[in-house]
Amino acid sequence: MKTNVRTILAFAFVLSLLSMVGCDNTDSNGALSRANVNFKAYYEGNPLVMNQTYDYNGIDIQFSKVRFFVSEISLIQAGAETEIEDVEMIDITSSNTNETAAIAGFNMGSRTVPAGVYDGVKIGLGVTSDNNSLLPAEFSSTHPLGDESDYWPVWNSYIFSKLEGRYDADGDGMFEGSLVYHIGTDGLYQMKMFEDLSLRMDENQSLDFEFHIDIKDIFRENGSFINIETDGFTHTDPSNPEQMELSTLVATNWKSALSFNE
Ligand SMILES: [Ca+2]
Repeated sequence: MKTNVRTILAFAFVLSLLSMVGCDNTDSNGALSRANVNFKAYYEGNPLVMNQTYDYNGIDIQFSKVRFFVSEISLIQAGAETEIEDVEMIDITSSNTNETAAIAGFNMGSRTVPAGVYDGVKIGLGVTSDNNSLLPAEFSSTHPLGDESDYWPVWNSYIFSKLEGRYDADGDGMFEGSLVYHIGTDGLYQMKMFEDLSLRMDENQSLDFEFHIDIKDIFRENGSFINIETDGFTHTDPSNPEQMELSTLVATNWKSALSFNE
């Protein structure tokens, strides 16, 4: 019975979002445009290919998993927000399997928006507290929030981002080191604003919305980079202050690493 109530609440929430989209303050007079949303991942400016070897400050490193939730993607016009997506999973692991695919990036798909000129874009990294209070079982298996492996029952939170890889610290060609950054819990949700843009969304046209993230920037620490040999693991364990400190750094770096390519 509880599940049913939650489902109804989730449905009402979606309806309220749809109604918000319906009463935006744009002057489109019903004219519609489309945003093609794409995410491109890089490592030091080069397209990030999964399981390919990169240099991490003298250490060979490979990334085996890069995936993260984005939420509340909105267009802004003179302070008024039009939400175009509630939540999506950006699975770079699945998209960036080779050089060509990495250059193409992860296509989130196309979203309909009222035509107009927008001056900003807002995007959340992680899952909003409203959605984070729900469980994968309350969504269909094809919904972004329906995957049990992206949920962390112990902490009642979705795993906002997963960054996994391996490294060869001693340079013998064997990747003995393990890198695991799993970030979650409400307090680490990040909201990013891109302002002073001029996004002209013409009727019956589409505009490419390209977000870039450079994975190397996720490792920044005090003008240098994280020592992955000592700080290569966090599961955002709230009872572990060192993990929380590292997770907070990774979460805020993730926000800094994200850019919008107008
Ligand atoms: Ca080695």
